[in-house]
Amino acid sequence: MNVDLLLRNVHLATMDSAEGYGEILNGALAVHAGRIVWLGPDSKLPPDVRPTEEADCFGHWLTPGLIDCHTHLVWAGSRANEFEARLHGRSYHEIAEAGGGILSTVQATRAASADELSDSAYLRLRELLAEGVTTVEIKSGYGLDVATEVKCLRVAKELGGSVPVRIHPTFLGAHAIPPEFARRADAYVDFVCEKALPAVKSLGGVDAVDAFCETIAFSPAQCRRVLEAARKLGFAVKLHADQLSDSGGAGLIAELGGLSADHVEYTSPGSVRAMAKSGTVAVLLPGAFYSLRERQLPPIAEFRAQGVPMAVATDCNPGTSPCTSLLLMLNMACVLFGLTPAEALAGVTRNAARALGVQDRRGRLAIGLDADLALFDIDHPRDLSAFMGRRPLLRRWVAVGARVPSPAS
Ligand code: DI6
Ligand code: FE
Repeated sequence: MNVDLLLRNVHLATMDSAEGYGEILNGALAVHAGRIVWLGPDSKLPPDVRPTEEADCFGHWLTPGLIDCHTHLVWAGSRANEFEARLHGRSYHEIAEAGGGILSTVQATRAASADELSDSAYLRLRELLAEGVTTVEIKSGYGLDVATEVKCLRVAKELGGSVPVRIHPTFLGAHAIPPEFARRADAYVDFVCEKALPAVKSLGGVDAVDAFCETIAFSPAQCRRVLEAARKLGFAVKLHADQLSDSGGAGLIAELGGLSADHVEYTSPGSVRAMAKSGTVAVLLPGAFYSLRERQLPPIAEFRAQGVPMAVATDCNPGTSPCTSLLLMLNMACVLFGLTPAEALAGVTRNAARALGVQDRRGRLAIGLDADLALFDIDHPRDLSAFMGRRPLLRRWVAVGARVPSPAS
């Protein structure tokens, strides 16, 4: 068997089992044409494997390339002033209602050129990649008009052209009510459904639609309209749900067969059951929980009991989670939410792939899956969650031996 790359003398955290890390000690892994074609104990390596390139991994640990399944990576401006204001006692709500918050980023993002947006997003992306990330979801939602949303989605798609990474752009038109629709939320929802969604559809390469279901944003009825219109156009759907209050958002997205309900701190037991039934992933965002000094913990025990897959992501955004470290999120998911280190790692591999609908292609080390890999200088995969601020990545590969596909493929 001819293969492009053979990794030997490597411990594998395959993440290909319902629990734990799926460890294979003293393993080997072979890759051809962008896919994993063999893996197992090195002692069982078939004698006919003939690699173009062979690498000794010196007993380091290989994991699936990490997946950040929830980011808002493309924006302009800074909200550090709001960070400071919150520490002087102002709340996220108050700041948002006074025209700060998401809308201040919208103003800066509308004014920025595509090149400026691309340059700043690239710097953030590079930080993620330096930790072993190989797939990144990127939401729009700081434009809120057709031209700026399309500009941001284009920037997101094209980020994947400059560096080996897979990008999944998501349209988040229903993120906030822009100033030109102030106090006319329903009219803005009409605009999103009738004008913005078709424009995003014809742009192409955008695979999902998201909305912000919250008292300070859109009601469940308004989100339902956006998501149903999106589904009619063939988009997958997901939802920012139950972050600051229980609006029934997670139940709504489960009912619509959505990929994921994200945040989910206030999600009720009934909504958890609905998520279990529909296979909707709970995307945990401990960076936002931490930054807003929230108290309400997501219902982790119920997710476990009902078998709802849990993913973990950065939510990288300028307001509530200014963070480009997915590894720090592993630590926070453990310390703040009580995930085990194995659950946290599954949250950025196997379950993050599921949250993007690519569980058959990525998120595990298994024969036939994409050869997106990360090699770490660690003693054990639990180290990835236990440490803060360390960067143990030695090397990452995206689709070895194949051209990296264009966004959303
Ligand atoms: N939830 C979030 O965590 C971000 N958006 C959202 O819907 C916050 C975005 C921001 O404050 O800029
Ligand atoms: Fe978010």
